[in-house]
Amino acid sequence: MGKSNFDVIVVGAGFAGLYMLYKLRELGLSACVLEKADDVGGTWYWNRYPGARCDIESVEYSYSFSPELEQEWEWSERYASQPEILRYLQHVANRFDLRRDIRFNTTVTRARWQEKEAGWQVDTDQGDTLTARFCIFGTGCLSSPNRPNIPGLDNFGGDIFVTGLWPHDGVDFTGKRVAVIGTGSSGIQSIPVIARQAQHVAVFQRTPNFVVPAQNRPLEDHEQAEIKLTYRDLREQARHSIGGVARGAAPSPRPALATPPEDLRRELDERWEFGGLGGFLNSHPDTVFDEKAADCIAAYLRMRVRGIVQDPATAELLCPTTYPVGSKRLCVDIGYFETFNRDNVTLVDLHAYPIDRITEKGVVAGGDLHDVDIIVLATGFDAMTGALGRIDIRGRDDQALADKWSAGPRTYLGLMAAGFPNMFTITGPGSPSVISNMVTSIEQHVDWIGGLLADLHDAPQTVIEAMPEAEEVWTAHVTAVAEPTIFMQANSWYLGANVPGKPRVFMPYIGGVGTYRAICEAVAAQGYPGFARDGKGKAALPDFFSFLPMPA
Ligand code: N01
Repeated sequence: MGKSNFDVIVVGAGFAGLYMLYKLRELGLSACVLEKADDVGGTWYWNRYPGARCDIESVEYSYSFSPELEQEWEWSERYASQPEILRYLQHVANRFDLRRDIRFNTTVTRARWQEKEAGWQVDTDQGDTLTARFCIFGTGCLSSPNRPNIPGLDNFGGDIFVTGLWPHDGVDFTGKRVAVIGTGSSGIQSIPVIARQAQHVAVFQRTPNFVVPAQNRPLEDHEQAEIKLTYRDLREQARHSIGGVARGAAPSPRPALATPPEDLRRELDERWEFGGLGGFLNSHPDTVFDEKAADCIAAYLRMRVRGIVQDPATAELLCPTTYPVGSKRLCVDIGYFETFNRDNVTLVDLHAYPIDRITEKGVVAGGDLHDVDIIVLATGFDAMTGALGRIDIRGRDDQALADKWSAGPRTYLGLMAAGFPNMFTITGPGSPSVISNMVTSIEQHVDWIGGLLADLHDAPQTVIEAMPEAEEVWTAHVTAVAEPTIFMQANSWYLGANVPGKPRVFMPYIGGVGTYRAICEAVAAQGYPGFARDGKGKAALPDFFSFLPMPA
């Protein structure tokens, strides 16, 4: 057992935890990172399913804090695969000598605020008890897999694999009959790869998703060299953008509904050929607010599905019709729809044929048994609050965070929760997080937290805490910004709708990465209104709506 008292305990060694540790060292603070896995990587450690890769271009889905790192690292593809991203994070951990402050194979079970000591006590499954003045959670937004409550799941006689907890030595699908349940990003990425190996794949689809092509390709040397020449500008643009990215198709200045159909078709064709999320999210100023405008994009994407999938009945089943495009996370594919033209792939429509149960032999849907050797659960995550909910986090007066958030998460700026002093959440609910390039948002949070900790440097006993009034105003603001948008219309994981019993609350902040950054910077520049120091703080908050580029 090593040292047990630190200035800061960080939970999680993914993109967030690694950069947080780097920042804390820069500030001269002692820190310990606790990580459940046996290595760094977070999401990219666990999600090793076939076909896993990022859907933001890697030159942007990467750290910007070190220009040297940026110049040294070479990405091999436009969208790096999971093994490459994991190698990158391992390289970062080694290059900055981060591992010596990380305890692996250590799951945090409890974190308790100690009033008298004005710090946190953190217990782990290894029997350790650590203490620190600050506790920072970098536990990820999509890190707590959602295991569906399907009757008989535990009776299945074959193997069950969960995309978010994939075995390290891979899975050999050769000659196997496979059921994949779930057609979100994880299913859409893995199904084409599994189908190339397996004897047969039955895809169980509850809701079809809107899917755009990645148009992935190797990254040419000259292209990478050009990016490296302009990296500083690129990163700066990303920081002030809507989604935390600078490259990709720019939003059209003209509303979709005001664009003549032939112009819109040409524009969307170009976006399709270019590939990626950016071309179809916020593609026009009206698509996020007006369902009819979103319908124009949806009609185009459905037309593409019908053009690829040869069997018309299957094509129709793969066309989403029940929610506006973009209101569920758009998926990016490599050959997903083409996979349904294979002889060894069938689509099971769970609306017509709901899953009755799982037996020893396979999946029974609509009364028919689909006899399989392997079930792949691509059923998503308890997003944004799930990983925190697994830890018994107790604030002032022994209040459990889970109880405080029982009607939905409440935070100030997605960074702190009232009643939980000296505790921060990196990309917590109420911040752009999952609605943005996660790495841009992680860096912004870490820098902001670092700025605040530097500010407290000369007052080592100070306790900092979100004021309840500020939390209330911010939580209402997050909802108010989401309410007029199409995001409220789908049963998405943004709203917690994928987890039975979870309150329906829009969790990320949708005002845009640049807007959110400006708000956080204004709060810091004004002396942190809404954050109390030793119980005293300025309650007069900035007018958050005034930062938004659109009318509130
Ligand atoms: O999870 P999902 P995911 N019976 O929740 C279905 C990120 N990500 O892991 O839509 C039958 O999107 C569920 O059906 P429905 C990305 O942000 C990124 O795929 O709820 N089906 C849905 O089809 C993404 O959005 C990448 O009706 C059930 C699927 O399972 C997020 O992670 C790659 C069911 C779950 O889809 C989550 O994606 C992968 C049940 N009981 C993930 N329960 C990148 O490319 C659930 N489903 C970076």
